[in-house]
Formats: sequence, structure tokens, C-alpha cells
Amino acid sequence: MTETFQFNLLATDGKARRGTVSMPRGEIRTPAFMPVGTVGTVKAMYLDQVRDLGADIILGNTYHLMLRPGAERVARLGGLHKLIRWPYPILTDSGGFQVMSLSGLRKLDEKGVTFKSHVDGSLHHMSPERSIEIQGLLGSDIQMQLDECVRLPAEPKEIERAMEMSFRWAERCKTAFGDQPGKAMFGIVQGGDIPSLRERSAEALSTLGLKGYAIGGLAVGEPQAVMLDMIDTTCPHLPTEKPRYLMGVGTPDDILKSVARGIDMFDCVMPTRSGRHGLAFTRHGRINIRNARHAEDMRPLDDQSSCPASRDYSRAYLHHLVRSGESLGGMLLTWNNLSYYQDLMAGIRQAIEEGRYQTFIEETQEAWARGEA
Ligand code: PRF
Repeated sequence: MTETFQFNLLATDGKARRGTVSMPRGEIRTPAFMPVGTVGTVKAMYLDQVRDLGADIILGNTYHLMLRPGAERVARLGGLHKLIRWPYPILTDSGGFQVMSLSGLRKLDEKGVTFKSHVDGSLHHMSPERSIEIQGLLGSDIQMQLDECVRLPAEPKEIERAMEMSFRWAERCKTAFGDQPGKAMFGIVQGGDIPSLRERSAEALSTLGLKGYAIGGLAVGEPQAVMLDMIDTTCPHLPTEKPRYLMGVGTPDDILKSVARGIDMFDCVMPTRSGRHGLAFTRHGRINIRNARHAEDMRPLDDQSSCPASRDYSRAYLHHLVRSGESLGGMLLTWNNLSYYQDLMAGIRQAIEEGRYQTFIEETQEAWARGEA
């Protein structure tokens, strides 16, 4: 732990990077996966379990928390860390992306976004400055700039307009954030699926000297190959000595391939959301536990796992719980999935340290393809 926010690169293997982000609330081992805790809970999990699985940081959402319970209220209650009982680092997303995907977006212009709450229909305005103010009230350790993420496919002119406005919002967020040595504000690269716009966005943001850089606007409807191309195009234009965060990604395969291209941090609802819907991630690939073939299968999801949900509960029982709509089913599958994701990240980190990352990718993918014994 350190007084100031610092990123140290410990090892590289090809473009893959192994590092640590240090700050007063703790250290994040990278490449890192951040479980999503949208409304102040990693759904269906106790935070003690999340910690025990190896998570160094979780994510919260400005959009949800500003609407309920409200940023000023969270501040009066002593901040998000205290309220939810997670004393370690928290990253908050700025709200722009969630406004687009969840609310009745009313207006978006240079000043910011006006939107209708999905909770009670009330109207709200969020400027870049207000987004940073809210993230400060929550007590977030890593704050994200307000940005505009365009869904793909989109017209090049539209992608360019959103990218340029996002850059101007990054400048405003940087000013609003000011100088907070133990915390960080990350900029977000936009530019859709257009390489020249991605380069321009990354170059411009780099001149701001921010403490970290995210790549946004991906995994929004484009094929995986396009996403990987955009990562390849963007990373050389970002400073090597700053952490790189790929927002909202992804599947285990997306993560393996993105780390190989130089990404350090990820977040995604995939392990938590799909767990609640009956999908299990394992070393042998994905298992849809609702499928009738599991009804009398007394094997666990993974007898080699250190996670009780993966090792000690039969597929037959998990199948029964999920089919019956029992909340324990979603809890156990979420636990299994987050365990799988954190173990995958630990494997990735070790492979990079040992200079065998390419082999690790191949072996991991082969085990998925082979399926179950
Ligand atoms: N911007 C922000 N949050 C995000 C995204 C983005 O582009 C994405 C896109 N995958 C996920 N979350 N602010």
C-alpha cells in the first residue's frame, strides 16, 4: 500500500503485462478482473466471499447510486466503502454508458446528459463536473471521466463527434478532479471501429497526463475480431507506464486475447449475471446447468477447484435449484463463476511472470474445447 496512486510493471511477456496498482486502500494485482457491484452489492455474493476469491477491487456505478440511495446520502453515511463494508479499492464508472443503456435518455449535448430515472421516472442532469463530484461523494478510488459511448454499427461522423466531445469532457473531468494523490481519474478512449479515430483519441488523452486510460466503446455489438483490432490500434498510442482498462469486457476468451494485446484491467457482468441465469464457467468450458442432462449427474462442476460452490455441490442439485427458481442456485453459480474468473486471472498473472503466456492461452483454450471428461 502506498500514499499515492502508483502503477508498477513487474514483468512483460510479448505485449502482455504483469503489474501492480498501489493506492492507500490496497494493491491491485494486474491483469485484474473487477467484479461488478452496480448498486453497492456484487449480486448474490457476500463481499467477504468476493475478497476470499482474490478480488482486489470491485466496481460501482455512478448512475445507479446517484438515483438510489443518492450520492449525498452515501456521503452522509460515511461513504460507499463503509456502507457496503468493502475497505479495499473501488472503481466507479461515470454514468454515461449506463444512461445510454438503462434510462430514457432525453438530451445529450456539450453540457452533459439529461435523462429519466429508471427507478421513478424523475428527470436528472449530469455534467462531467457533476459525475466527478458524485464519484467523490461516493468515495471512489478510481473515478472515470464522463464519456459518450456509441453503439456499433454507427456512422463515422457520429463516432467522430462523440469521440471529440468525450475528449473535451475528459479535460473538464480532469479539472474537476484536481489533485488527489491517493486517487485516480481515468480517461476513456472512444472512436468506435475506426482505427484513425481510436489513434487520435488515445493520442489526445495521453497529452492530459492522466493516471490511467480506459478503452471504451467496445463490446457494443461488433465482432470479437473488430474489438481485438481496435485494442491493437489503440495500445501503442497509450503511455506504457499507465494502467489500461478495457471497459465491460468480457468472456474468458476475450480476456485471454486482450491481455495478450496489453490490457491490464477488466470488468464485466458476465460471471455474475450469467450465473443468476444458470450458466456456469469452468476449466472445461461453459455448462448450462438448466439442461436436462444434468438432472442426475452427481459430479461437481469442478472437483479440482478450491471454491466450495464448484467442488462440493452436485450438478444435479444445482440443476434442481435453478429449475426451481431458488435464489441459492444463482448464489452458488455466481460464486463458481467469480471463482473461475479470479483463478483465470491468477493463472494469467503467473504465466506472464514465467514467460509462457502464449502456451497458457493455448492450453486454456484447448481445455475449453475438449469439454468435460
Ligand atoms: N464507457 C463507459 N463505461 C462503459 C463503456 C464505455 O464505453 C463500456 C463499453 N464496453 C462499458 N462500460 N463510461
